[in-house]
Amino acid sequence: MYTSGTTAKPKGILHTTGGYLTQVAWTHWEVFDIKPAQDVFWTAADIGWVTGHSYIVYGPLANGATSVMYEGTPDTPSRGRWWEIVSKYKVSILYCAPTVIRMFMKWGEDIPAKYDLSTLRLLGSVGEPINPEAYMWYRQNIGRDRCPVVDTWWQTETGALMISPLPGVTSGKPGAAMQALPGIVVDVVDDNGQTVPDGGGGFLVIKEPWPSMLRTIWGDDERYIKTYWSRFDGMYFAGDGAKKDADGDLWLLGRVDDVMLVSGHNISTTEVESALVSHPRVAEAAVVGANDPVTGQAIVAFAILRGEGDQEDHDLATELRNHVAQVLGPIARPRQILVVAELPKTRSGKIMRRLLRDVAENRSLGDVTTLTDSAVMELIKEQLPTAKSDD
Ligand code: 7RM
Repeated sequence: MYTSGTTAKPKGILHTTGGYLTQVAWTHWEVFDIKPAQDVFWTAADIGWVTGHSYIVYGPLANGATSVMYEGTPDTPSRGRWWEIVSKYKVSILYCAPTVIRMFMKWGEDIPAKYDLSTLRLLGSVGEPINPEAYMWYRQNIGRDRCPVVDTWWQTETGALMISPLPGVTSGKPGAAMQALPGIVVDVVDDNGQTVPDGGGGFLVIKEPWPSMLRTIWGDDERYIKTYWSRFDGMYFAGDGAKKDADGDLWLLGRVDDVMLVSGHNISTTEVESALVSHPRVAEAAVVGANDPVTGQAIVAFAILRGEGDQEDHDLATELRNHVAQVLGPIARPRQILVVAELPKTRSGKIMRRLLRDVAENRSLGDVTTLTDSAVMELIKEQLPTAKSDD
């Protein structure tokens, strides 16, 4: 299975059968609390994404569960399509990505409110860090405050879920993936591979083997060793940044390749994006670090507005920059905010930040083959003159 390639050339991840199926079946049962005789389970994701393979097909089949498969967009024939499916098929467990939750937020809570969602009992999130606003919206408007939300961290490489709350066991926190599943040993380490204390941040690593671990990168053992096993001795390097809070619970911060270095401070794109979408006018945001002669890198943000947006609204750009500074401190104030209509995403909903970085640094675009819609980048480039900066 090829990875989405948000940061580099896609890699062919090799899985085999026994270990993969063992962990996929077990996690599908444990984290989604599957009761095969009663549940109607729906992973609303692209079947070509690892999430589709593991949790539309193999996990549900191995557990004898009922699995909904839907091929189509959420707004055809209407923006109530998903909720129509939930009520028609009496879906009890829904698993999807934060990007689509933010899209539903933008469309408004009136739409799901029209449907009978009373069969739902558990909600899941996957693919990127879920910002607290989206988590709460999902919990309130889809789960109607009755359903636990599990934020599940894993990768194509891990094959199956690795870090997640357990429904009925873990008291969740909006935005946190919480703890490794039983039998899985993860940690957050510093540059030298030393465990960081609670309250600290660093690199997410996996310290013991797990059943559904990848076996190699297809046709490229060298790259496999280099990418995953060379950064830290004896540990699997996931490529993600993470934070441990005061209780030792885990907060994922996105790909380390996306971390920005602004005037000597490491700032995660996820944290700035989350601060932006906590502003009522912002539906979705993507943040990149662009070369800057003064600060090394400077924060450039691309934002999709809620409702009718005025792209020439200079005051709004200033307000948003100040809002981020207020939430995260002045060092995180974006140099520039660009209001855009769409963001470049893979089929699994991940933002292709490296393309936005190309735009922000006026370079020609890199590989765009994994984009859902290659026209999006043209659109963003055309909109560039609307760039807002106070400097
Ligand atoms: C399942 C999947 C893997 C990358 C991974 C992370 C990001 C996935 C979460 C997440 C924060 C999550 N496979 N990611 N889930 N980040 N919280 N719950 O997405 O191979 O396509 O991507 O996705 O960066 O390394 S994937």
